[in-house]
Parts: sequence; C-alpha cells; structure tokens
Amino acid sequence: MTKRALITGITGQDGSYLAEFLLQKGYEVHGMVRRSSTEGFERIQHIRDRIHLHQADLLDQLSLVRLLAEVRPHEVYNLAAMSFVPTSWEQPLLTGEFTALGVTRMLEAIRHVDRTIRFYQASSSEMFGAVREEPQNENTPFYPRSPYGVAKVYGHWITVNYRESFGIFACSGILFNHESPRRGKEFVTRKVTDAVARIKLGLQEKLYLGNLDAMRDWGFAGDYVEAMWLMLQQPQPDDYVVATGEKHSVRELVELAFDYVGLDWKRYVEIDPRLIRPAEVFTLRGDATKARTVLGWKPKVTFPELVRMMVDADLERVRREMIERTYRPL
Ligand code: NDP
Ligand code: GDR
Repeated sequence: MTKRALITGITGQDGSYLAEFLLQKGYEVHGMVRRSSTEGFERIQHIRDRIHLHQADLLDQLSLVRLLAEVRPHEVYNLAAMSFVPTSWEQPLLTGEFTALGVTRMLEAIRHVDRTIRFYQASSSEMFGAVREEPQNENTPFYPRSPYGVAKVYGHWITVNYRESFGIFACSGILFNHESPRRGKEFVTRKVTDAVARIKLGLQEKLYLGNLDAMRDWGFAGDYVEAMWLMLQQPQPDDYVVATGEKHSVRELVELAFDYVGLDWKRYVEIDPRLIRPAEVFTLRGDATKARTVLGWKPKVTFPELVRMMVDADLERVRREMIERTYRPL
C-alpha cells in the first residue's frame, strides 16, 4: 500500500528536504500551501510534478478539515510556522495564531476526520531559551525568550496533550538549528555564506551582524528530516531532541566561512546594534542520546562540512546569476 504524507510548510527549507526524502521512500507526497499573489515554489520546483499541492491555511479550521478529508494522509508533518525569531517581536499575535494555535487547529482536524493519522510537530530548541542546564534533553525545562519560543512551547504541549487526551499518535521533534544551501537568507548561517560569496566575487563590501558571541548547535537540514520520519515509524509516539551535541559561536561560523575563501573576516564584518535582539538566547547545545538510541538516528554532516557546503552553493549561485545578467538578451 502506498503511504500518503501531508506536509505543511512544504515551500520552506525543511519541507523541501522532507518531500524529497519521502518521495525516495515511495510515499505519495501532498503539500499544503497558502495562497500568495507571487508563488514562492523555488525550493520545490525540481519535484513540482511529483508532489500534490493544496491550498489551505493553519488560520482556517475548516480548510484543514476539508484538506484531511480529501487527502486522507497516513502521516501529517506540521512544519508551517512564522519561523524567524526577530519577526516574532514585530508580529507577536500573528506568530501566536499561526505557530501556536495553528497546531491545535491541525490536531482538531485530525481528531474530527481520522484519529489514526500520525502527527509530527516541528518543535524547537528555542523553547529552552535561557535555561542554564546544558546540554538540553527531553527533560530540560523550557524558558523561551521570544514570542516565537513561547508559541513553540504551546505547540509542543498541545501536541503532548492531544496524545494523552485522545490517544493520537502525536510526536514533538525538538530540533536544534539546522541549515543548508536552502536556508532563508535572513538566518545567520545563510546570511554569512551568501555575503562571503558576494564579497569574494566583488559584489558586496561589508557584512553587518548582531551578537557574534551567540552559540548554537548547528546541523544539516537534510540529516534532520530523516529524524522526523523515524519518529512516526515507531511503535509508540514520543518526543525527541534532535541535535549534533556540539556548539559553535557566530564568530567561529564567520571565521570558518571567510577563511574558506581566503579572506580575513575582520576586514569585512561590522556590528549593527539594531540586529541585537530584545532578549537573546545566548547558548544552546542539544543532547540527542534518545534519538540515537531509540530511533538509531545520528547526524552525518559536520559543522565545517556544512559551512563549506553552504559557501560552495552560494559561490556557484552568485556566479551563475552574474553570468545570466551579463548575457541577458536586450
Ligand atoms: P522556513 O521559514 O524555511 O519555512 C516555513 C514554512 O512555513 C514555509 O513553507 C512558509 O510558507 C510557511 N509559513 C511561514 N510563515 C507563515 C505564515 N505566517 N503563514 C503561513 N505559512 C507560513 O522554516 P524551516 O523549514 O527552517 O522550519 C520548518 C519548521 O521547523 C518551522 O516550524 C520552524 O519553526 C521549525 N524549526 C526549524 C528549525 C531550523 O533550524 N530550521 C529548528 C527547529 C524548529 P511560505 O512559503 O508561504 O512563506
Ligand atoms: P535562531 O536562528 O534565532 O537560532 O532561530 P538565527 O540564525 O536567526 O540566529 C542565530 C543566532 O545568531 C545571532 N545573530 C544573528 N542572527 C541573524 N538572523 N542575523 C544576524 O545578523 C545575526 N547576528 C548574530 C542571533 O542573535 C542568534 O543568537 C532558528 C530558526 O530557524 C527558528 O525557527 C528555529 O526554531 C531555531 O533556529 C532553532
């Protein structure tokens, strides 16, 4: 029997990698997209003819009920969210509606349409925020530091609650930062690798950053989507931390990326105080022992490999764009 999966947030970084992964596993892949006057399907363009896209919205309860009734998925991966932390201070209510209450809407749809659907919730290490314990595991208390983090804590607990209240196979994956050449350019890793490529090729002079001392546990997105899938294949639903167990500072990231192309970062990087957050998450490092022992999951790409992969991809893309601009017909 062909398994059907529904992915919300399929146009995002993780959604695109997960869609590829599930196609490889032989799934029929459905994606939920919100209506926009300009379609943003770049990350899934290459698999566009192999997936099924449906319009619905996490803000619209009935649209979710209709979608589940139509697709009848075996698995739902809820990846859609307002995922950029600084924007959550600018739009705290929308962040709550979407990133927090949106989870309840999807769980309600499952409860009413088909309780046998397996559900994955994209929870985040941002829920740990300012907690002092390190490394953080599934039992570490939450101390979120942004409206985004607070919304994710709600999403996490409502997932646990629907599992305990209604017996829904609902899992919360507490994923630490994961990056790739498909990462949005507003996130620090991609902002750095894009700037390194543009500076190297003479298109940019400076890179403005915020807190260089912030430390994160950075992994590769392609590795992390496998953990999402593994969670839904277990005999029992549960929650898992997914991380590399290593942390690095933004300064190390910058140094590594500039070094790789033979540039001295100190000549190009400036601090812009406007990029310092109202409340910072200074350091995060995950303990993925449970994912390793129960799911048999482990990360494959190391931090230096990840940075080099992203710089290489940005160099190639920027070069291609330069050639396209030069040879564009008049
Ligand atoms: P992206 O920002 O790349 O993708 C987010 C997706 O959600 C996009 O498909 C986007 O659709 C949709 N979306 C965003 N904002 C809204 C909104 N206001 N209304 C409707 N749809 C919206 O995120 P990632 O792929 O990196 O992350 C996937 C999920 O995992 C998110 O829930 C994120 O919070 C969570 N997460 C991510 C981590 C990471 O390091 N990447 C770590 C831990 C958790 P559209 O194309 O229409 O904008
Ligand atoms: P984060 O990722 O907030 O951890 O959330 P981001 O890459 O935005 O920031 C990481 C750290 O870098 C510091 N920083 C900067 N960040 C950005 N974006 N731009 C800068 O110029 C800059 N300078 C320094 C930040 O202060 C921060 O400490 C990501 C998102 O994907 C969330 O959706 C996800 O839940 C978490 O990772 C885990």
